[in-house]
Amino acid sequence: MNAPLPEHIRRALETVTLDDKYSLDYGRAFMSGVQALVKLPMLQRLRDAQQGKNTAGFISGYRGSPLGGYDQALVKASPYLKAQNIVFQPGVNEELAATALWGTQQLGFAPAGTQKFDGVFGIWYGKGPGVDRCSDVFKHANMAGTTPWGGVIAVAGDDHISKSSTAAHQSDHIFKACGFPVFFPSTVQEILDLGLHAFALSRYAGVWSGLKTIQEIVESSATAMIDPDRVQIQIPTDFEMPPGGVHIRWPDHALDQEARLFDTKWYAALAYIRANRLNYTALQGPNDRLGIMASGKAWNDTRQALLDLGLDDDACRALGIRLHKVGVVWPLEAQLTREFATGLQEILVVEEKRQVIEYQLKEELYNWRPDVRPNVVGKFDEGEGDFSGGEWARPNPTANTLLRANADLTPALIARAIAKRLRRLGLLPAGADLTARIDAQLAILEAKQNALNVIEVAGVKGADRQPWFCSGCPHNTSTVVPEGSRAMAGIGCHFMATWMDRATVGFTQMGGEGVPWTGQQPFSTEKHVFANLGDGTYFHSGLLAVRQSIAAGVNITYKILYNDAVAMTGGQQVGERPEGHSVVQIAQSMRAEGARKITIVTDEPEKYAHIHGLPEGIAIQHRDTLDAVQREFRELEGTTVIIYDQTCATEKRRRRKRGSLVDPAKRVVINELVCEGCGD
Ligand SMILES: Cc1ncc(C[n+]2csc(CCOP(=O)(O)OP(=O)(O)O)c2C)c(N)n1
Ligand code: SF4
Repeated sequence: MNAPLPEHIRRALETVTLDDKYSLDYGRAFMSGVQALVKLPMLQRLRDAQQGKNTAGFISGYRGSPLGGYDQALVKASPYLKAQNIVFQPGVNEELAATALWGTQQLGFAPAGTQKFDGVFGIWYGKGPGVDRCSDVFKHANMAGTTPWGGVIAVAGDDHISKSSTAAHQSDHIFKACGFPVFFPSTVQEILDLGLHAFALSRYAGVWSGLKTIQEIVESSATAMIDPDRVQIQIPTDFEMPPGGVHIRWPDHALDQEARLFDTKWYAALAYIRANRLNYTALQGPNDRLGIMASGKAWNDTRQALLDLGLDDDACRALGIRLHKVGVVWPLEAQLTREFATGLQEILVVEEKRQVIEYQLKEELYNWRPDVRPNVVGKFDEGEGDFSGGEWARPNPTANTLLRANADLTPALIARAIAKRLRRLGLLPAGADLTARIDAQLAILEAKQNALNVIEVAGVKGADRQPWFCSGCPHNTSTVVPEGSRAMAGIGCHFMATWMDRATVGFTQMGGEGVPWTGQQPFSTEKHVFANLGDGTYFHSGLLAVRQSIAAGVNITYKILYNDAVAMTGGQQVGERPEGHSVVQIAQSMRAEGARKITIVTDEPEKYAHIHGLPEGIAIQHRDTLDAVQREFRELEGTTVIIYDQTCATEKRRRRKRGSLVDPAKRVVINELVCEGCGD
């Protein structure tokens, strides 16, 4: 029998709802990191109202893991957002979304008296590749600046291990190149807390704030404290603003903007970071020798690594380990860093991917007196012998890797690096109890790692299953090419064709589909290729790829895979507008662009009897004829288009559950003993 709940918990549970995270202004609520990003603008608006300001919010961006579900979460929360004057308008792509956010800071350019609010604060969101494609608008918008009651945060979803991406990415470097201070929260609570600081910094210093998220943080869930007063913002008292201030204005010459950014805004941002101690020393003792700096996920992993070594806070203090948590990884604030570094013999920087903190730390410490300057290690260990210079001075420092830049870091890797440095500093003398305990812990970690390796190496059944199309997936038929032809892959679920036996070779970034052929055909005897292009990607940017091929006059057939969903990111509707984007609209655009021939291939040709508006001369074919259609198209000169129209099977299942699609009367039963798992 279950024991009865304590009275206070029972009473608290009676009033708990799943909507608490959005409906509560004060209190504790359970939420995911993505939901915290939905709550953040509501808290900002509440804080502004408490200060007597009537502000509004604007959110735009483009989906992609680990922020694949942010748009859907925003739609679900729309009543709460609307009540707080927060508008969510998905972008056609990341770049145009960022441009719209730039617009929110330009409301003051409009005729006097037309502004409905004291300011509009904004959130841009996108996956790492979306950050990459935005650098032009990011630079312009950041140079131009923000407004005192507006401010913009750009939220990046990074995939350090290429788990769901065609290239691993780390947005810190792009944000830095665009001049955005980069926040890196470690927890769901910090998404709220540092998020509010990111808005405040953006308003104060006239810059956009970057906020980096990765799957382990933004897709985790936790109870978080909702309280608009929780973050007590300190406006710097040690920084003098120039007479004209730092905010957006018109007219504004490019070099004036640059001077404002380089000479003032970054220093204002640093003053903000300093005043609010966004980087802080979390643990220190009387005789510290080894300092460890980390941020975001690496901070959590470092804490875990120390525990795995048997080093709790007291043990760290006794041993001489000092810990510094970095909330803003760029620009690295110097005074807080100096306070942390003073008295240390060595600093170990723990950060995933390429160095951000480490290089800044080295630049900060370089001119310190040699007798007080700590040694710095991070990506690489000290080399053997006498090397004058940094890592580039060695022929190839990778043999000396301490904390790898490729893939991610684990607590075990970090534990090994910490132990190595402690030993090198003479803090783990041979024969000491502590040394024996740490060695024993390392042996346990090693054994665990070896056990995992055995699973990988032995290929234990099911451990390394290759992803495949869902049963009934349209891509299973549509991505097949006739014998003797090959296809180029595009971004989306159909990318999986690259590891199937269907002559699909090479791929591009989202929106470049088929364009490698423009650089190949003049140098090849191959006459023609097919290119796969998803409907979501077509709407995002792929239309321009087709335009490029038409402009270059190459022989290529685009297969526009109309599965009526942006399937890979959760089945969002194609086309960022209420009515979506139809096959007819695509056919009309392709005709207007100058595609030589267009044919629609579908599993339901009969439905076209009731569809109007198709341009003249476009044939509708049953999908059974796909091979013949492709054989005809590969002989044609110029750029041709096959629109393959069949709905995503998973989307169909969703629609049936919601009652918006009829359940088929006919069922297929799969005999598992004979099924070859072809997916169709
Ligand atoms: C610039 C950029 N933004 C976002 C993504 C994330 N992303 C990967 S696949 C995909 C959806 C592709 O949808 P669609 O073209 O319709 O193909 P489907 O998955 O439906 O087959 C998105 C948004 C990305 N890879 N690159
Ligand atoms: S989600 Fe849809 S498009 Fe993606 S593999 Fe499954 S059925 Fe195919």
